[in-house]
Amino acid sequence: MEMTGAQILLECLKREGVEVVFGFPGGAVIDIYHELPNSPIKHILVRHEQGAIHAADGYARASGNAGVCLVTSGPGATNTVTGIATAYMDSIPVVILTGQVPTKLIGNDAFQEVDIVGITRPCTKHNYLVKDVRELAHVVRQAFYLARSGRPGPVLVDLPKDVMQAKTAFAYPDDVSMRSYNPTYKPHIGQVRKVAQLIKKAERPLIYSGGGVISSKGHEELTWLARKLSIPVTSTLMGLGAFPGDDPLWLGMLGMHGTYTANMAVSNADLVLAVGARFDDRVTGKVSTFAPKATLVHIDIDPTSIQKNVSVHVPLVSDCKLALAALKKDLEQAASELDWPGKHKAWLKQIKAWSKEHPLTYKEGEGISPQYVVEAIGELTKGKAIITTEVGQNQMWAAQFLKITKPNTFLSSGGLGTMGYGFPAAIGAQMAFPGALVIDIAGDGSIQMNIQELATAVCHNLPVKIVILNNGYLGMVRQWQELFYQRNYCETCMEAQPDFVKLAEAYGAAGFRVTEKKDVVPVLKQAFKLKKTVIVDVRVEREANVYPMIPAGASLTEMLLV
Ligand SMILES: Cc1ncc(C[n+]2csc(CCOP(=O)(O)OP(=O)(O)O)c2C)c(N)n1
Repeated sequence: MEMTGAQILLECLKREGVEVVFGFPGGAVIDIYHELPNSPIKHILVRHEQGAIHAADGYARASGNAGVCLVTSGPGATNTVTGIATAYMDSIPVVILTGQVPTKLIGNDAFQEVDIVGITRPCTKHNYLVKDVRELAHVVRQAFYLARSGRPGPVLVDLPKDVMQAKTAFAYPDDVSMRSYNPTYKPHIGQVRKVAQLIKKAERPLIYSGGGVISSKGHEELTWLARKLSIPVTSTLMGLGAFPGDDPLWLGMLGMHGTYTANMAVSNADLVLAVGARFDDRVTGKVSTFAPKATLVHIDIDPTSIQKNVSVHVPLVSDCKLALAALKKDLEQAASELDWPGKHKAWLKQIKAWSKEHPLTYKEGEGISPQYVVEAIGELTKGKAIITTEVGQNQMWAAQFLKITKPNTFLSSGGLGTMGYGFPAAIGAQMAFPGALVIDIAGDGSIQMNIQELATAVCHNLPVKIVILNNGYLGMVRQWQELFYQRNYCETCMEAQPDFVKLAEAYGAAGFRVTEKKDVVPVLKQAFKLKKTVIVDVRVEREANVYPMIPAGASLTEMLLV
């Protein structure tokens, strides 16, 4: 039976198990929207295409499945670019479907034409322009395969209008073969043995885990390794949740706003096992002084990320879960024969001493400390909520003061640091888990970058909670101005603020304002119970800072402390 391109596209999405698409219509995709009512796929109409791509990304991070967004050509497509780059930097599987002008007009500066394939080439894992309806099913099949496999990432499919209208017989390819694309999943057994030997020999081992552990679903293997062999664990922002944040072996995040303990541990370890992490500059600080006493092992599915930023001694190209499982197998016997806590006694004692010397803490002033609000959220939710964040101080305080105990429950723009990410991502996460408590921890600057999505949340009855740590500043930049630019607070004071309570109400959501510490917990409790979209505007101390902090380019041991 012949089908149109639009019908084929929707059928392909169904075959890929897609349940929800986040999108915004326009002329170039109107044929697809025309067919949508005949498809079981749910469409969430956002208010800005950036909202669509972040929501698809949040859906993907929370569920572990690919997220999908659908937008029109030209401005619709360009509005997704920030979100595509966000997903690319954090290796998140999303498929972006963009409308395009009819094939015969491509290159003519036709109305609403942009070369989105060219624009997104550097920030997608791969992208396609479908020129013939007969290629469509193959391309969509490949796009999902690429997005999900190997090192995951965003894949864009550009769909000219005439291709969506053209007809052909539909057949969904059974499998995908791409000659030049063969990710290595299984670890090299010789390398595994080498790493196992190093672990047995090490006196001061440390695991530095990243987002790759979460995307490979390797958290159980990681936890086994750490607990059985008494190896302390630190992680990147992206890795939060792969190891329980309430475990005694958990040191907190490392890097620029990492804990004193984690940064001291990396700087003194004799073995660092980097798993699914990429040695980002926010983590390493001055590269030449990173982990100076350690043998470095790097486990990663992406061979191009090995030796990219830091030169490592033992590379292991593999899916993280499979590598950790292989290590587990190799070390199982030693795990039961050796007294690991005894073997690492001096190291664990030293780590305890560091934690005691400089625990993660903050000074309480007259007003409401933002860290107190984050702690209150943690205590009220007890690791059961899905937390998203915006970017800035709010993000770092959330990463520091929440105990993230499960993977896929902390969603934050790590690599790109995209303000405006958290709220639409929370909408995506809430779509994936309608019954979950989903909270966006926000700054007053960031939340205004995609505030229009309140309409989306209210329209779909999504009970997302937004807790604004409202300091009246672009806080993180103000902090840099305070510490490194002689308090020259140039253009970081948000002088004109909307009334966030009225704004929430104007959209049909609920709004609360908190100005006193004693009201923080009761208002949060009330907000979390409401089955509505809620904004809680908490007026926090205006000049609170995030500590510890490593000045840009300094070594991990050069921390500014509270
Ligand atoms: C889209 C975008 N623009 C600019 C920045 C640079 N930036 C990083 S943090 C920050 C301040 C964020 O302020 P706010 O959202 O109020 O959060 P706070 O730091 O006060 O918690 C800015 C401007 C960014 N990360 N993203």
